[in-house]
Amino acid sequence: MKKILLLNPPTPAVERPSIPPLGIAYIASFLREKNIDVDIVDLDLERDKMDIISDYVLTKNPDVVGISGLTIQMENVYKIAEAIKKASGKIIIVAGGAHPSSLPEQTLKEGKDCIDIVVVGEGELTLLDLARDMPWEDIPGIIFIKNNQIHKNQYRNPISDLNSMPFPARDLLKMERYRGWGPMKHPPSTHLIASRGCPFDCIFCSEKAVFGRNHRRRDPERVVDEIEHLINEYGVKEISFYDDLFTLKKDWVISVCEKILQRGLKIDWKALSRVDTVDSDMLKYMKKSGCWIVFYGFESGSQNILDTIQKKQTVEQNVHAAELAKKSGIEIFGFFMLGNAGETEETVIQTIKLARKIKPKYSQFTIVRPDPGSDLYNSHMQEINEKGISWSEYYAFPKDTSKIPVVGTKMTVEELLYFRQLALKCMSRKALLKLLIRTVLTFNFDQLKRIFKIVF
Ligand code: B12
Ligand code: SF4
Repeated sequence: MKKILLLNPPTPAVERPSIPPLGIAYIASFLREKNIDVDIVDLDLERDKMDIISDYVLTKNPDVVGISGLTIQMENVYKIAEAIKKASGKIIIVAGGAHPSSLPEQTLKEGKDCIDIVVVGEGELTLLDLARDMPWEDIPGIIFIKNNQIHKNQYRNPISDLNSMPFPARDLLKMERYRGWGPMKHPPSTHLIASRGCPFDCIFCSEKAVFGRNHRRRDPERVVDEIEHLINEYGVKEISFYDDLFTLKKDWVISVCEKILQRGLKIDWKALSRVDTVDSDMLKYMKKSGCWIVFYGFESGSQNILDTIQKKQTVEQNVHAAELAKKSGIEIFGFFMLGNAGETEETVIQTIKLARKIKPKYSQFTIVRPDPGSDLYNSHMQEINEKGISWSEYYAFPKDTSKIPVVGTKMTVEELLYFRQLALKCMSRKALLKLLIRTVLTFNFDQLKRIFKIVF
């Protein structure tokens, strides 16, 4: 049996992580249940350990170090792997998570002999095989280098019965130091994953690289057990369901709501949703059991763009789902995208008009970024590589905005950034009035025309 240490590297763009790394916490609890010696360090929280990472790891004496990586964390993944490999060539270094799952071979190559194995997809079963000394050739879901050759093993299917998984090992994390993300009604707040996978195939989305397209749901009883555990152990007052798609199956959602109500749990909660998966019945139960806000990916006000990105929803459904939520007394967090393939000034204006019509309590206008693992990335890989953007700048709002990898539209980064600002201002009456006055005073007629198109 091997001793395992799991690490979450620092995220360059954020000062402090808001949410515990549940991926490695899931792996840890699963391994622990099988009597494997396992520990976790969230270096995103303990950044001072980065400088002494190799010494620190040696004191823990693991046989295997598993490092988790979102795209934005990859340079830190490589730094950690290199430091540890230099300190001890004996330690097996494994990379897993969203980015290595999306670009496994490239991760091995960029790891320059310091990363021994890349795990593709869910890590629980694969790391168990490794911890139990199974020959690498026989472990599904990994790729590795041996004798200077890359070996790609067969794909490992996602876990079919999520109920067989213990709750994530939050006890190995400093839970009190994560503040939660996004709008919060009642801190302390934390997140929970009740289902995995999403059957849709939006071209900009990379979720399928880890969890696949089969929507697997935990038993509502187990989900609510975990909520109760979070209330009792951590004093949590608010839960975020950050599943890929929480509202796919109506009966299941209602069953979760009913169980929250039956147990008399006083908890505020929120969930990621899709506009074509909700109805008034479902939303009514959600509201009654404590849901105060839903996150909808409205994405665009142009049907052409929605079709191009294979969102498989209509502008009318966007409006209807927003009305339903509001009628049920649930607030809306709206995600809108600017810079999709085929985007023009006209379609951007349609999106801002839609956002104004819907009036979400919170809205986010993101400039589209082709994430590794998405079809958008795959179809523009060469163009993206030519831009030479480092992984640490590969996120929605990099400091150097010229590093935003816009693809598939004739609109420039500058234009998209301009419209993003315009959109944000158009969402607030006060900001819009100020902008109008400034636009008139500076005789900016082009902008005046745009504002009129958006407002009327
Ligand atoms: C909650 C969340 C957030 C939170 C907190 C992020 C965090 N640090 O945990 C917030 C809202 C702050 C956030 C921000 C961002 N996020 Co986010 N987020 C999520 C979300 C919805 C859930 C994460 C989660 O808990 N998953 C549940 C666990 C169980 O899954 P998992 O972590 O993938 O772990 C499994 C496997 O990946 C694997 N695994 C993971 N680590 C390891 C390690 C080893 C060694 C092994 C073997 C296996 C392994 O095994 C795990 C169990 O099966 C995911 C989508 C998703 N469904 O995962 C997106 C997601 C992770 N986010 C994403 C992105 C892009 C971002 C941002 C960069 C967005 C931006 N602003 O540009 C920022 C980054 C800032 C940051 N890192 O904090 C992408 C990542 C894509 C990529 N290639 O990197 C995802 C996948 C969503 C998407 N498809 O767009 N995010
Ligand atoms: S964007 Fe949402 S609906 Fe589309 S594939 Fe990704 S998780 Fe599924």
